[in-house]
Amino acid sequence: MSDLSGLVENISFPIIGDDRGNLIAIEQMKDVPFDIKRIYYLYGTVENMRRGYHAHYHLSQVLIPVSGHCTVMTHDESGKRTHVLNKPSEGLFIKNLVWREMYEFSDDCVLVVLASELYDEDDYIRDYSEFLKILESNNAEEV
Ligand code: T46
Repeated sequence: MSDLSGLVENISFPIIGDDRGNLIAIEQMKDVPFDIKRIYYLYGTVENMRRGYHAHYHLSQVLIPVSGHCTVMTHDESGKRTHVLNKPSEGLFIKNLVWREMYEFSDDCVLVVLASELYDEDDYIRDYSEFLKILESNNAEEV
């Protein structure tokens, strides 16, 4: 696993390929930096739909476009970034306290998400102004 010291990082998974095609295996604490407690996936996303609009207090995740492509905007202490997810062998690691919005889903997009925690609505920060306050107070503590 590459050094995942940042809040948002690309992860490349080794492709086990042979003359039959490809296979990717993902193991917790080896290919992703946490124990995988939950898996969910987004598919059939309606055209021009934008999802997300939240951050998490504790949850870390890896997003993998196992089919098709989508775009993810992240906002963390280093600012806003755009990530195009279009390879089943590459995931996007998103740590806690990172705002995310997902959009430009292709019709065939299946976005698999590996999560470090079980579902807990109380872990969501869905108010952007609240998220910005937390970000500012974190930045102030680091100075
Ligand atoms: C994230 C992005 C990438 C559950 O009941 N269990 C679950 O495990 C999840 C993920 C969702 N839900 C319910 C909660 C809502 O009533 O499913 C509904 C849709 O969830 P949400 O509006 O949060 O979906 P997205 O696509 O905006 O966000 C999801 C994840 O919730 C989030 O953690 O990072 O995908």
